[in-house]
Amino acid sequence: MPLADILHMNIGDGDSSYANNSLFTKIEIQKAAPFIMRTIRSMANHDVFFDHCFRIADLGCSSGKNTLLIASNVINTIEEVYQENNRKIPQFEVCLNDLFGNDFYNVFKLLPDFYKTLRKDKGDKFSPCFVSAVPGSFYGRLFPDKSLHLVHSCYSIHWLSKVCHGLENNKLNIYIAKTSPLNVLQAYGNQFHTDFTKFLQLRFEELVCGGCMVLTLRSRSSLDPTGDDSNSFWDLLTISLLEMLKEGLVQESDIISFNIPFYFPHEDELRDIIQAEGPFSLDNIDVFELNWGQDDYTYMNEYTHESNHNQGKNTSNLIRAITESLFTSHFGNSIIDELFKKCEKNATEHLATNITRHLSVVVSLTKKMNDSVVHIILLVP
Ligand code: SAH
Ligand code: EXU
Repeated sequence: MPLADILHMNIGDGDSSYANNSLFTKIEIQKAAPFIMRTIRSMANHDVFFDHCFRIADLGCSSGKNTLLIASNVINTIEEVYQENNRKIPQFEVCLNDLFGNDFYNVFKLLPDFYKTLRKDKGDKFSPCFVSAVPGSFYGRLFPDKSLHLVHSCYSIHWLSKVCHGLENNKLNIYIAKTSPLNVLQAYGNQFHTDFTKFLQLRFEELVCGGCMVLTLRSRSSLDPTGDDSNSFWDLLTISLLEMLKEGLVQESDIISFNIPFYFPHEDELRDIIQAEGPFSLDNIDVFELNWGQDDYTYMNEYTHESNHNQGKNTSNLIRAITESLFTSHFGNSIIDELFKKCEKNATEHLATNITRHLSVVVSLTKKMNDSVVHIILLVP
């Protein structure tokens, strides 16, 4: 079955739903907020704001409180910038994209409150905002030509379009690991290169000239994909699967044929692809680090005003929220509870002695103005 028909973050609002495990990404979204602000300001300076309707797409929006947070951030910023420039605030169209299996229903249920809050906060200045869902893969066309002003995506584009070929000798690893052979690292890197190039080409068609993208992805610190601890989350899963193999609960051949289809690029890899794919200018690139361990839980607890001592369980729940659909589709339902029970134990042990660094990279890009547009602007006076 194609990956686009299998992959989804866990639905609903239970302990291992993505909606209940998206605090970490929320922090990332807040960190990327200044990028969005800067991007919108630069669009205003370049006079991209001529439309009566500002159209935003959030690609890989998933389902949870973060989903509409982006829309609020963007709307607030645009209002500020428009007011500074004495322009009439536009209408907004927010297009939420994710794969077909995404829990859009849960997003729809959040909409009445979202609209109500907007209306309350903005009072008479309220400019209509229309939210729509656009299911489908961002590795295909999603929008008409030149229809988007801003594309946002957080923690989604590191997902590949498919499990790459040539991973047979990755043996009992389920992602890039210290013992992965060179051809496996290359296969993952090449697949990311192909997918991200395609992604840029597709969005180029869909953005207006001067339109922008702000993209946040998981990243890594070392050019060698096995050279830092960015994979330790997934190593916990591998260890848990191997324990199940020893206990006769899973088959060796099933582990050998299972590989997770994401890739966390180094910032240089991203920069190279963007520059090779000419029509976007790279306006900003930055790398953030978050430490998965004591520090960030303290931070998160302050953030949520909850005291949370069960880091192993939280870690295992987050990993489950992200990967369960892939495990269920490959190994069947029956292994899931045991797998994540083991994962919780292994995560607790791991976190007792390690702090894991999680790197993210955020880029902002502008679709270059083409010659014909410059020509029209020159002719108008
Ligand atoms: N942006 C949200 C959710 C990230 S979860 C946040 O920051 O919290 C990653 C999402 O990307 C998942 O919901 C997954 O279904 C989606 N995704 C992965 N590959 C995709 C693709 N090819 N097209 C559209 N969405 C995709
Ligand atoms: C996600 C991660 C993560 C997090 N990956 N998502 C959505 C993801 O796809 C690969 O590592 N959300 O909070 N993390 C850590």
